Amino acid sequence: MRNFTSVHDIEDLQSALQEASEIKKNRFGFTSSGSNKTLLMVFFNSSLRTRLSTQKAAMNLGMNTIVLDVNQGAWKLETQRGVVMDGDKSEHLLEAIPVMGCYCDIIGVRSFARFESKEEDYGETVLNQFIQYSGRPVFSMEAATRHPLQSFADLITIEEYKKTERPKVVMTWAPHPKALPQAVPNSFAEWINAAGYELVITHPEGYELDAAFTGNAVIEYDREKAFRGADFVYAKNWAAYTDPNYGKVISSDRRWTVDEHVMSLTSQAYFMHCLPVRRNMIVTDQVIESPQSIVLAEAANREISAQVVLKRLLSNT
Ligand code: AN0
Ligand code: CP
Repeated sequence: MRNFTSVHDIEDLQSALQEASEIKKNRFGFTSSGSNKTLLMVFFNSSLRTRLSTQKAAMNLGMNTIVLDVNQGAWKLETQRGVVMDGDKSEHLLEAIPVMGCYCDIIGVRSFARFESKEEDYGETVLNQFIQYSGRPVFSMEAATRHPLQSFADLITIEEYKKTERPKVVMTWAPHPKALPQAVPNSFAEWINAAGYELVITHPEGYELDAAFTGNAVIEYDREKAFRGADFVYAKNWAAYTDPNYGKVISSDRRWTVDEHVMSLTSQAYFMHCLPVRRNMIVTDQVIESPQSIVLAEAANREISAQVVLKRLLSNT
């Protein structure tokens, strides 16, 4: 695997899931594959899980890791080509990226949608510049449109908990005070579709996602109808995708908070969320603390998804 930015970089999803399960049982079985190799993790945005789990996965493989928080201590970076750099940005990505490539063997990048331009976000301009100019294998640690390490961990978790061959997975929008990217829901939909599971997406009208990611998923505006018979409930907030509201919060309807009532309509569904989660906005204390909540199992599997991806990328270094 040369780069990892989406499910499309995984040739055979079943074999990747199989590899994940083997690595989980034997995570220190490959400590020589990364020896004398350096991982650079570049963060343009905050992180808890991605930072820790990816570093842990790299350590499991015997790699060294360097973390760069671009907004804390590095020069402010210009990302647009052709700009007269007379403002507060001291360095251009076009120099910074190949320089970063000099010091490492693999680069992970976290760069969220900025909601300044849909074209720029959905063109993945920052991530693609890393791919083009670093000279190294690059993987996404959540980019503008996708969060593949998260979705891979989500799918590993579903494999571990599913009670039927083809579970019904319901992804529900839930309220949040700030405008959040569509990366997590886009990516989750893409991976669930690739796994061939039943996917129902429910949200208030106006929160439709890009059909390039949701594919043949059923879009059901009636939340209670969507939840009926669900085996997994995946909650997430996202800002509007469709114009003219791209990047805006258009509803803060707290009736969409996942609570015990709506969970009672499901087939004893497991509750999932990528975290960080705002309690009593996205989900009530009762649901996230219930035995059906598998949010910690999901977070734990981030180490596993990262280890599979790094192990595959190392074969190209
Ligand atoms: C981010 C998001 O919604 O994309 C990261 C989630 C993994 N969440 C927040 O910024 C709260
Ligand atoms: N789920 C996830 O990616 O969390 P962080 O933003 O804390 O890395």
